[in-house]
Amino acid sequence: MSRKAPDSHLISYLEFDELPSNLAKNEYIKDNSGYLRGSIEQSLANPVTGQVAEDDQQLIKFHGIYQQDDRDLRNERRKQKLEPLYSFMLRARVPGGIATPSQWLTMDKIASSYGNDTIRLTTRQAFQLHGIVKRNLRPTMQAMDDVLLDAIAACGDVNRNVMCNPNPVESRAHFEVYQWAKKISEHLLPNTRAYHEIWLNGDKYPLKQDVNAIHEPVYGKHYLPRKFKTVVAIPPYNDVDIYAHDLGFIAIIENGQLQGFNVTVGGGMGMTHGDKDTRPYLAQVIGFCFPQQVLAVAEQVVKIQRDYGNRVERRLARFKYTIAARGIEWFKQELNQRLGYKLMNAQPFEFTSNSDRYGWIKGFDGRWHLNLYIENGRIKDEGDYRLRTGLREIAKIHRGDFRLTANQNLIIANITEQQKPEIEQIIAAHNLKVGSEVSQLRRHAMACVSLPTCSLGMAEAERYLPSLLDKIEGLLSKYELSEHPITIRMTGCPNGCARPYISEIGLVGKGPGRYNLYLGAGHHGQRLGVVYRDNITEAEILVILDELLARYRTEREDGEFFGDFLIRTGIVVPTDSAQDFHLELQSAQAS
Ligand code: SRM
Ligand code: SF4
Repeated sequence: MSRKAPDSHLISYLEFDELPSNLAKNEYIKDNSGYLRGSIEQSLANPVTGQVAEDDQQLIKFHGIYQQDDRDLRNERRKQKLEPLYSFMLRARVPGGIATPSQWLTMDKIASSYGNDTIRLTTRQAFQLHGIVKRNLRPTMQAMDDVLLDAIAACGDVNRNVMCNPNPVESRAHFEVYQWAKKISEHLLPNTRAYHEIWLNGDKYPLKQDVNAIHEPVYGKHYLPRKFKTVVAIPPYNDVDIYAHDLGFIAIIENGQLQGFNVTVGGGMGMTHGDKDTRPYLAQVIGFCFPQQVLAVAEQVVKIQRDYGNRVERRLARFKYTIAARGIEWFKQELNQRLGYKLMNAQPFEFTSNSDRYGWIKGFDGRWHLNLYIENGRIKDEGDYRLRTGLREIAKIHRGDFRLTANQNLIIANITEQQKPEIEQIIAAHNLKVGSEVSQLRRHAMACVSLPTCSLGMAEAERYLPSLLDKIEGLLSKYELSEHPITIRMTGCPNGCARPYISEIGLVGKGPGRYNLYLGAGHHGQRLGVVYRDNITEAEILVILDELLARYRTEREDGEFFGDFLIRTGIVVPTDSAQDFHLELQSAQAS
């Protein structure tokens, strides 16, 4: 018998015998999809249009694909009465960001044969290709499959790519931690064979009713109410920005031995301008578990969100809102009950940075690792800076691996002493950047993709941040602050894909050429910034920063980070404990 869902976001999925009529549209799409199949095959076969059917546009996300169109060309195409220039973005899942040279070469090749001739390293350690037309989607997936890469659950209402500190340097325990990240990723993958059937010509499985347990033991037929993100951090580095994610594990390593993990829950960045129900949240540490408990903890946390996440209002469906609505104590009790034991008290830990360590570093086992600087994660050749060609040449001879960082950079890892000169020669010949060529500011900067591919972008990000940084570098130099690391991140909209609310200078697109300026976040991502000014232009941004950097130069304490300085001096009031993020917005504007 079906029961109507109440309009509150405190309803539980557990209460439904049949789907009630007032759920978010995506719930019915999932319900009717036959475990994520929908009519994707028919959509791919339809030669009349470059797009896929409307419901399939939602379902292909679970297969790592987004339908997009070139926004630079939209108006022109409209004038010519042509349909938008549809193509697809494909995101490959790379747990912990570790890829082999053959995987690199494959992505590089596909980028030319089917994509827009660039590769994008994302803020979540994954590969993205843009500009793939419909007929090339299958060959792309198949080429990836040949080198054991897939796009399963890279997007969609499931657990996404699991991030992990990609540090190959410190100890064997770091590798062990990575193995756990990979296991979590695999454990939380959807079970459906839809991906194999549609993209890899896999065998068709007979689809029976009421076989949730067989098809999706973790998720069930309706998957999660919304996307879900898990990360693993290894102190003192918070490069994965643990506080920005739904679920996190902080590795506790003592004397080179992995003891276990502190568990964090309820972080997230996305919000909507003007919608006060939405806001970024920092994750909270809720306890400690042993390594062998990690998979059970991850699974039960996901299941709680599956059962209690908001399936009526998608904008409030992220896990952070489930926790905010019901309370962290409710959550801990629910988790302990499902686990059958209580998480132990969290262990002490300390983060000191959320950036990458650039340049050459020698690891504990004598191998070398090179952390390259990649501007906004975009791999392409530009004049003498032949990044894409150089990396291809390295991949051809490299016997170690590649590591995508959560700061959109790349580590060429596990280089032997003998091979180092050869790699150095390729680096020099192609003018690749090892970090020292660019300013501290640039080394701590990130921008999301935004225009022209992202359909949600309201302002430029990746294409604009570099030129804004030129100007801010001028200010830093004027105040002799060039050597001070300040984190700066820009996104084209408030969804927060470059995690701007936890960078010391956060710029969030409001409209063409206009941004909200967030200030006062913690240097290693431990405190949210506050919107300091709303809807401002480049000229206004520079005037504000000029004034604040002048004060930072004369009034800062020894070793004090920019965000901390703004809080100590009262220029910015912190929001961390604020119940209403947007009230802080108003007070900041009023001051
Ligand atoms: Fe994101 C949606 C790009 C990391 C929050 N994100 C999108 C889409 C797919 C736009 C869309 O829905 O049509 C963007 C595709 C642009 C393009 O053309 O490539 C997009 N997000 C990205 C990437 C590529 C940004 C980058 O420059 O690297 C990152 C890919 C990560 C990956 O490999 O999986 C990316 N997105 C993030 C992060 C950062 C993170 O997770 O650490 C966030 C903030 C954290 C969080 O989830 O709260 C993020 N993306 C969003 C949201 C807001 C979600 C929300 O809770 O409201 C959306 C919109 C949505 O889901 O409705 C979004
Ligand atoms: Fe697109 Fe907004 Fe994400 Fe930037 S922050 S990639 S504009 S969704």
